[in-house]
Amino acid sequence: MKPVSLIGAPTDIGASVIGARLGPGALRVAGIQRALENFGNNVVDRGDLTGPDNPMLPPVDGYRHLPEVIAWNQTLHDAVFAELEGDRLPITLGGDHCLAVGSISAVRHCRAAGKKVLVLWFDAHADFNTASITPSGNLHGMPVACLLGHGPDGLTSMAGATPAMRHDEVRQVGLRSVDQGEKELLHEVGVECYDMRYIDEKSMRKVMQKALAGVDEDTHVHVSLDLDFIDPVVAPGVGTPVVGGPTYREAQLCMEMIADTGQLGSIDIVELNPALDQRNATAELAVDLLESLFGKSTLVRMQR
Ligand code: 5AB
Ligand code: MN
Ligand code: MN
Ligand code: MN
Repeated sequence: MKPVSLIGAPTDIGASVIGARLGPGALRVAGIQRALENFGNNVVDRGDLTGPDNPMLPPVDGYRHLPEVIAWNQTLHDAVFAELEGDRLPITLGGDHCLAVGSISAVRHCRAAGKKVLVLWFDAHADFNTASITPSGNLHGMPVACLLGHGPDGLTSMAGATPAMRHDEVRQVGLRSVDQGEKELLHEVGVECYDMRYIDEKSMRKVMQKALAGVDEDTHVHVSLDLDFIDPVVAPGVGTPVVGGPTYREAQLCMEMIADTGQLGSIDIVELNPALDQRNATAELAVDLLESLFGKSTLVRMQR
């Protein structure tokens, strides 16, 4: 396993419910570094990035805080890029989900080795809004659209090449709250989505087999984990909870199946809102999920 770098990005610049700025601290309190070190990983905590404060302003031309969101993402992009170039595995400790523009643009940008990229987007939401269809103007509801080239220049061009990702390089798991405009755009662009109904009908195992299809030794897997992916009964500490999400075990299974590929390259842990959490349970859940992502299993591996 590559050496790991933790990068704190304490901001809620892309959200309207504030509190995600406290996420990195809560993940550290939950023991994120020690948990990963217990697997024999070399883990370095790079501390927190800095960026503009949240001015809590209304949208301008369909976006809230666009200049500030660009600033945070450029800083994060540069930090993640440096870790990847150093052959390390960066984990972004968010922060809200707008940050995925910076981290995933860095994955594309550093693809000097010419690797294939697969982004696994775990979320209750599709994050596929644009300025013209957003109901809120919040940029944490737009990162997937931005990465696929639908968004403002400052966010679509961060990887050098535009768009940063092709539609078939992203798979979304856990959707259950998709705005009308997003539904149409997702369909038009052709993003592969496994919504809750699909998960119910086919099982999480089937979904993950499909989502991971084609991953080989030449693939960089990026996990973007919005903690509102998990059912809010288990993960209450998020700003935009949606009922009817995956159970603790279903979420663990996703992570375990990704670990089995051996191709994990980078991670975002986002949308944790400690101000809304219950005794840091959601942060502790995030650490449990990371352990599975790094290969923790109950038994010695058996033939499946
Ligand atoms: B999250 C909503 N679609 O655009 C919007 O938590 C919610 O990163 C976005 O998935 C939720 O405002 C963003 C209504
Ligand atoms: Mn999200
Ligand atoms: Mn979400
Ligand atoms: Mn949210």
